[in-house]
Amino acid sequence: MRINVLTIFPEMFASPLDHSIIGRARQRRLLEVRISDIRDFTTDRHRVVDDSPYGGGAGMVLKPDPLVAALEAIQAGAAQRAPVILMSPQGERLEHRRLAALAGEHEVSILCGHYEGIDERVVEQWVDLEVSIGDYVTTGGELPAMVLIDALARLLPGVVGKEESVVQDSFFSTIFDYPHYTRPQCFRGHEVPSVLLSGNHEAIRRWRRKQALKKTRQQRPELLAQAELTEEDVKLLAELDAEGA
Ligand code: 4FV
Repeated sequence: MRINVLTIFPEMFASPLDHSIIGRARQRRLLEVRISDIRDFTTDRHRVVDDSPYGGGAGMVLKPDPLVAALEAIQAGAAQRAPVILMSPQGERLEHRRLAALAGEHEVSILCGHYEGIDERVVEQWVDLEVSIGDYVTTGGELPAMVLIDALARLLPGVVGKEESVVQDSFFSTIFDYPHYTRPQCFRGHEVPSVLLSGNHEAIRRWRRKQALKKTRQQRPELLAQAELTEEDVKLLAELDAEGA
């Protein structure tokens, strides 16, 4: 997959996408990330990318010209136009479902806003999808873009070693992942749950599902309401009720 990133701070992407799973995916050509500096598409000698807002008000707005010139440069010669994603608090909340859909794309372009945002004509004419990573405001679209790239890359075939660990992920099935433990068996007086030391794989599977349901219900009951629960899940939830959990 190819991901084009348009930003006025290309240096911010220097390191975060060079390590661990994402770094390896890029080395193995499972993922290509191309960073474009929007400033390279300005035509004035001061390489100006922003201007004051029409109608007055605080802050600056990213100008349409260099943004569109950068987008057109990326799309020039491309067989088909790659969907353009704008990272913005006004976008749809980023969820697993959308990431899974994007993982099926051959190429996407991500536009990183900054300051008060970008000229709305670019949003209307050139943006296919606005995405928000959450109901708060960041200083720029760069970190949100990295979050999207990281979470998306994990869903690309071959990027995460054991497919299993993607499938059992939280949100893959709208139920949270189960709690994880590793050595030492006793840490500062806190023991690992004995079932995990039992070697009884059926009991372990069942305990993990029960814990996943318990935490999902505690933290995000709306997710449980959306989930396709098995008969066993219903039994486990009843047990949790009986245990007052
Ligand atoms: C954001 C978000 C976000 C808004 C003004 C950048 C900032 C500045 N992007 N999810 N939440 N963007 O706050 O994606 O341009």
